[in-house]
Amino acid sequence: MNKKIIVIGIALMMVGLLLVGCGGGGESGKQANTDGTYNIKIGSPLVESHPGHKGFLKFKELVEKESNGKIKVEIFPNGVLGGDRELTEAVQLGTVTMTLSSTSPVANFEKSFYLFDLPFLFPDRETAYQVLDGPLGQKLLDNLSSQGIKGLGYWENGFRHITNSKHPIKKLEDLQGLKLRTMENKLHIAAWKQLGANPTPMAFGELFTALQQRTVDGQENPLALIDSNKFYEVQDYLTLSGHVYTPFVIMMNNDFFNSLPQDLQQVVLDAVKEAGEYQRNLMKEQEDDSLQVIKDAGVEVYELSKDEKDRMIKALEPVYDEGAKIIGDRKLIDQLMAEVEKYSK
Ligand code: TK8
Repeated sequence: MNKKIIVIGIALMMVGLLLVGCGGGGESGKQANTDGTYNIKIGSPLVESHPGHKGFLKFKELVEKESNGKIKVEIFPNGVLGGDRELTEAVQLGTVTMTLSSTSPVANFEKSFYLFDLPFLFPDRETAYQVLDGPLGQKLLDNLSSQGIKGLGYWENGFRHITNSKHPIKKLEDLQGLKLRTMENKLHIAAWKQLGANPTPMAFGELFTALQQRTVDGQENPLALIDSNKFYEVQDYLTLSGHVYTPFVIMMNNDFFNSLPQDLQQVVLDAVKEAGEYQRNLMKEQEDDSLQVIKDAGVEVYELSKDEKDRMIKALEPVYDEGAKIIGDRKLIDQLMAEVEKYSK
């Protein structure tokens, strides 16, 4: 083989290695475009009026600015690419780069996330933020790597409240036999069974139609979702129970994240954090407006009394034991309880 062909061969190999190199870290840089830029494709289960979508818009603005255009972000909202489970699976596969999901369905992928489904765990959102943004929250994000997912942080879904179309829920007995849609999460199902309801696990995207057709009597979600997804159009009663605080976990395909150069990895992490603070503030600012929208739609609103909350917590004691069994890590539960105790002072 003549010398010229060998030289060309070596040169082409060098160019190839250079391209992989500028594609950034990770095992192959296979995620970079030929011009060295990166595309983040976000799939979101939320409608565009929800603060979670506005959080993604803020993320896009920050990442495109701070990366000087090296990263381009495209957002697909309204569940067009699927709901929590499908989007989590798509992020594992890499067909979607990034998503958010309530932590409850994610517990089916990584069981330590069941921690956040323990009823009446967080007394207020500030305590939730401290725990989520602290060492325990980070540990759970790191646990996702075994699923091919880079856990990037937590935004707010919020404290969950009960709506239904049958009758006011003012006391524990009013839950008896109520057909209540739950998230696909065995701790939620166990809790509502224990309280005497008739829980039906269902993907979020099917919920409005199920309520409209009376396939289920009720559901439970934070006010922002009851408002943004117009559940007030097909529900007559709301009980402010705040029985669980659900975080959104922000997830990215692990290979993609590792393929980014260190500086762009930091840009992504910083943007998730800053967009998260922005989203949490929007949730706080809009809460009263959402409640007013629900009231103006003619929904009767009731507040669960402290006594009735205490009765529910007492009735739910076996569910805490079930949760400990499912999570299977007593140390983790003890750490969670200690952090809740520490931050809720
Ligand atoms: C949105 C869901 C929703 C959750 C539910 O996709 O399913 O009730 O609260 O936020 O994650």
